[in-house]
Amino acid sequence: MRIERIELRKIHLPYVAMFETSGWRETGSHAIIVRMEAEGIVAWGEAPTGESPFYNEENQKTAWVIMQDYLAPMLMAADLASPWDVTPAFSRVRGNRMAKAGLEFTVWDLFARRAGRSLADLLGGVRDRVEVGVSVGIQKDIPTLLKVVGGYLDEGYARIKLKIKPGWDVEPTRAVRETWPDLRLQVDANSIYRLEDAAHLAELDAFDLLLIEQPLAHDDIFDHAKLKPLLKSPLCLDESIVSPDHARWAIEMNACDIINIKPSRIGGLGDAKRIHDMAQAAGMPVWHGGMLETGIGRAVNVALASLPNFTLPGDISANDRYFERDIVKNPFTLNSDSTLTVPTGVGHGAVVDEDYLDDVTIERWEVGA
Ligand code: NPG
Repeated sequence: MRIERIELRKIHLPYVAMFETSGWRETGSHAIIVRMEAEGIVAWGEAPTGESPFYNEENQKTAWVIMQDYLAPMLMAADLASPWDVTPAFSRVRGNRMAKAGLEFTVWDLFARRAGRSLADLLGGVRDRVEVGVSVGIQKDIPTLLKVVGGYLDEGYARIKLKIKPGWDVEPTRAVRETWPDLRLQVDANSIYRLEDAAHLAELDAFDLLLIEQPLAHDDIFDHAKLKPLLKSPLCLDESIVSPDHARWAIEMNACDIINIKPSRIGGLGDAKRIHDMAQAAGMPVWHGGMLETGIGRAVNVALASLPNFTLPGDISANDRYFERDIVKNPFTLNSDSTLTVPTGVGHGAVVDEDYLDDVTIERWEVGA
């Protein structure tokens, strides 16, 4: 397959509520939306970049430049036998994985549409519904947190993740656990602690957590391997696992019990599936993270989360948890069993609302016929 046309759009789409982590705040999506044409087929993808490079090294501006100057020309020059050819075609560009992923997802959508298959089916998905939860940002105080969590539980979400940081960790987690003794609960530190904080982190062991996510540095595996025997709670890596090699190192070093897979962090669906398969062979569960995607990236995530080793609920909430109005015409709604239904139509299944996408587009660029 030869890609005939690539169009990129920078968007700004406000979130229903500000989202705060240990290191930054997100007030709206600053994603890059990708549209591609080949052989009369139109496909869509998303690089869920943020405004600032505070989660990883990329943001909307860096991805915009790298996609235009390097990745789009490489893709236009490639003759693709399958979507698996995209990652090797980009291999000379180091890092910049969100930028790569936005384009790679779109090529998977193109191939799925050409084959008349759903993306989930093309990836090897085995579920028609995926279990999901909500990631709850840092709140101003504990009463507000309990109100916010209670609201999501009333909506039907059966798993809650709390963002934590020094000064907002043991007490909020205790308050949520005491209020809902049976809740499936986990916490995420986004790389804010040091190995010296091990004894403090071990206080979280009292709360029967599904997992503690990424306590130490974003680029660390070594210290996580030292931390793991000091905790009873399962230890999960997110930021540290950016490639299949990083996953292999973490598994071989016994640095985690669980891996959070976000295909955008990893550079695409191909390498995300490789990590899924490697973890499965090692007997290690994975779950699907989220990067506050629009409905386009969300549909890609749901398809990937239908693979067999995604055995814990994902950070893939229904669209209305993020946006009053999304850029898709068919938002996901939450099923009564805290799941989202995996689309069965062709491609990832998101139907783009092109009028509203025009409204939220702040810059456009295109290459090709
Ligand atoms: O529901 O998409 C969601 C948010 C899940 O907490 C979540 N994402 O660190 O995992 C994270 C965090 C994140 C948000 C990461 C934005 C990167 C960007």
